[in-house]
Amino acid sequence: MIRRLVPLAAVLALAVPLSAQAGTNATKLVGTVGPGFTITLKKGGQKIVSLPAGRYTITVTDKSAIHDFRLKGPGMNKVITGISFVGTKTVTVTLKRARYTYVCTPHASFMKGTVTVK
Ligand SMILES: [Cu+2]
Repeated sequence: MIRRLVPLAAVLALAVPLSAQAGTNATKLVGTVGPGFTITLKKGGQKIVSLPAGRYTITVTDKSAIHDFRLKGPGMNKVITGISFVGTKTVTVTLKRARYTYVCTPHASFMKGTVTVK
């Protein structure tokens, strides 16, 4: 009996730090807007269509002073880079199961994309 309990205790000791780390790690996403009339949101270089629910770090590079990068969803309406801002900003967000839209506010009719969070 004792010989079986020792390995179990070792597994539990390993499991605690691993789960704590998973809770703080956010998946990296990359957004761009401009310099033309384009807006993108990618993960590993691929356009995002859907994502699992969870925590994400979104780094947005805004290459134009006429566009912004806004993320909208349930309980969220976040301007990550403002219209006049040019440069890079990073935010960490929690995405729930829902549809999210990333959009340039002044050109919302055509500069937009949708992500389904499952
Ligand atoms: Cu725009």
